[in-house]
Amino acid sequence: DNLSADLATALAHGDLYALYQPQIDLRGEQICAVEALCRWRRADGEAVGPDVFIPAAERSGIIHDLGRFMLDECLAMHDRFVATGRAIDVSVNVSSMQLTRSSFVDYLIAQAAKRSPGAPTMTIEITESMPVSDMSVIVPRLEEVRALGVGVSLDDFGTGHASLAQMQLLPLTEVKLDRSLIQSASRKAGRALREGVERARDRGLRIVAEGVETEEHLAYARDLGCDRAQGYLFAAPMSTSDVEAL
Ligand code: G
Ligand code: G
Ligand code: MN
Ligand code: NA
Repeated sequence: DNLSADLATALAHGDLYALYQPQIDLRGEQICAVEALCRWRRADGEAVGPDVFIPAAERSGIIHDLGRFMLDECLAMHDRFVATGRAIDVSVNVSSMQLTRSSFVDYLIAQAAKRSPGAPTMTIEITESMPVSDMSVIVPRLEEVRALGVGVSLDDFGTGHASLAQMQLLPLTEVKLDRSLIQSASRKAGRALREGVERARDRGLRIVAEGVETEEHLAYARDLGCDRAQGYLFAAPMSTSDVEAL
């Protein structure tokens, strides 16, 4: 389709770029990580949202080149953090289509192997809307990735039906509580959320609250026992140079 063709051109012309949103350690109140988020600004200045172009990229297969581009951006950012002695983790969103393609995982493994183990770390964020049929392919690959010190985060946690079941099957280091849960402190949602958080904690997973926009959201995230928080209360996604200035 037209959007996919435009997206391929944009990728080739350098019109896609990464912004980075800080995550705050809720103990030390320090920036401990950044999540890379893909952005597209068309030549005419119009911004297209990732909620539109990521699904288009997945339909057309451009997600493989886009994902490789984002991973390379994150590796470069990670290397700069290491070079300047900053203990800041870098997270990148990876779609399940990428994880079923061996060349992507092989590349990630090769890049992780080139880097010395220890902090800071790279983390890949995967969503829980993963086809069950892909799990037998993806789980062993994620275990290889984990063996090299790369973290695996379950994004949008708590929004799907299969979330607890899938959490048990995947070799995770982290769950990210979806912003809809952090922002709606309804009692019914709260009970299911607490159960999910408890299971994650039992497994020793790091828990990150997303969409923290207000002091109330932050208090809720603390009350739930989250380790880290991300959201507009702290910082919006920002450019590479703004991250470095921070
Ligand atoms: O940045 P924003 O919150 O608008 O992102 C919307 C959605 O697009 C989120 O679900 C986010 O995970 C996804 N997204 C953003 N950047 C990337 C990327 O580089 N790769 C993939 N697969 N998804 C991304
Ligand atoms: O990958 P994930 O689905 O978590 O994507 C995060 C998305 O949420 C990004 O598109 C980012 O721009 C957006 N976002 C980040 N912080 C906030 C926030 O505090 N409130 C809202 N509504 N969205 C946020
Ligand atoms: Mn994410
Ligand atoms: Na999310």
